[in-house]
Amino acid sequence: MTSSRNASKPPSIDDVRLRPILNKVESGERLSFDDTVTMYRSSDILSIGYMANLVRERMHGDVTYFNVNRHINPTDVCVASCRLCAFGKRVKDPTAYTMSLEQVWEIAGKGYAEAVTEFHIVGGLHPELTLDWFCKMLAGLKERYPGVHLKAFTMVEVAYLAKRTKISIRETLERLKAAGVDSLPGGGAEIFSERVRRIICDHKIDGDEWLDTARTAHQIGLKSNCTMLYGHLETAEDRADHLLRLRTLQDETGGFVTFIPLAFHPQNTVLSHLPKTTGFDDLKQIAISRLVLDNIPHIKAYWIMMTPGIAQIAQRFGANDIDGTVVEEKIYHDAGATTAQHLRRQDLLRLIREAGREPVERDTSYRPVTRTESAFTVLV
Ligand code: V47
Repeated sequence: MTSSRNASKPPSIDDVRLRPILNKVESGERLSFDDTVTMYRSSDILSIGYMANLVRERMHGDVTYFNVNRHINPTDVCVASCRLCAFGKRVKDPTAYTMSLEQVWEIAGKGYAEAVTEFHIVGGLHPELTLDWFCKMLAGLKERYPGVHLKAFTMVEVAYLAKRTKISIRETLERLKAAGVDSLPGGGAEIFSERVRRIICDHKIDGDEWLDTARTAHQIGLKSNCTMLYGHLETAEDRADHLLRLRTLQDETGGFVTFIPLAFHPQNTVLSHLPKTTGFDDLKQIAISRLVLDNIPHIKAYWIMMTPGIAQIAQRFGANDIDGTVVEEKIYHDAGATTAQHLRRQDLLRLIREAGREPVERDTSYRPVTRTESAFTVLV
């Protein structure tokens, strides 16, 4: 299917408050905090989606990126008992797990060793696993799978390892980089609002520390992603503040590659009384992210979190990435996600093509990956 560019133009902007924002978007002017809050308060989702699609096609044309990756969570033991999380377990919990180094290296290769271009490695804050242990894990992965990009450790894990090792964040990052880390994932940012952070993740580093750790990573040449957890106790102003603080750091470092809005999944968390986000909110959040984060190249609709169906529609609401094949996602599934834990390459291609977009397999640095279909027939 081919796309007709800008065919989604609505006949009119129903919400008059969006008209000045459309003028800014058309002329490439940066949106303000107030513009952002105005969009959150509007239910004219087609107009917001139209504006986001305009920017998305300006930046990426019809391309939607995906990758072939594997998630590895070496441990679910975590000293922080965040109310938002259904994944972390106390060290004494009999159901908790911690992989041995050999198990990490073995699981990394299962089924996908020759097709995968990225290992996405995150885990709990384990009170006994040392920086040396993680460096050994990384070096072992590089030795066994030299072509695979290691996107590993959230800013929260980095800060915890630095504290436990009694060295600076910079030195911790330098040691992880030397051992094999190629870039950092975007997790742990949650929402920067101190009021909300105190309730949903009071044991974690605060927003400024998250941003400082990201700044240091970027300064030593490590790119990273960034995220925002939404759909819990935050206000429209909190979301706008979070996006603008990411944009300000990006102006300074240019180190963020992709932004991933993460919808809160309440099941099995202390906040299980909260309702799940709606498709309406998820699509609006994707669109507003594209419009506000004018300096972050990519917006990812993470299909695991939003369902493949919404992630597909998101490709017309500002997103230009759908994440990857994933394999064995735990964090969202422990919190009640009912999506699959793995999509085949051909499933992703279908979702993207059906949305009128051109699928491009990428590596973590967004370089196109070329393969023969027959190679995948064998491997997937
Ligand atoms: O940091 C934890 C969030 C994140 C829940 O960088 C929850 O490419 C919803 O960061 N409901 C981990 N969210 C996932 C993540 C990620 C995912 C995909 C790609 C990338 C990337 C990063 O998930 C955590 C936290 O913010 N989280 N618990 C929950 N109950």
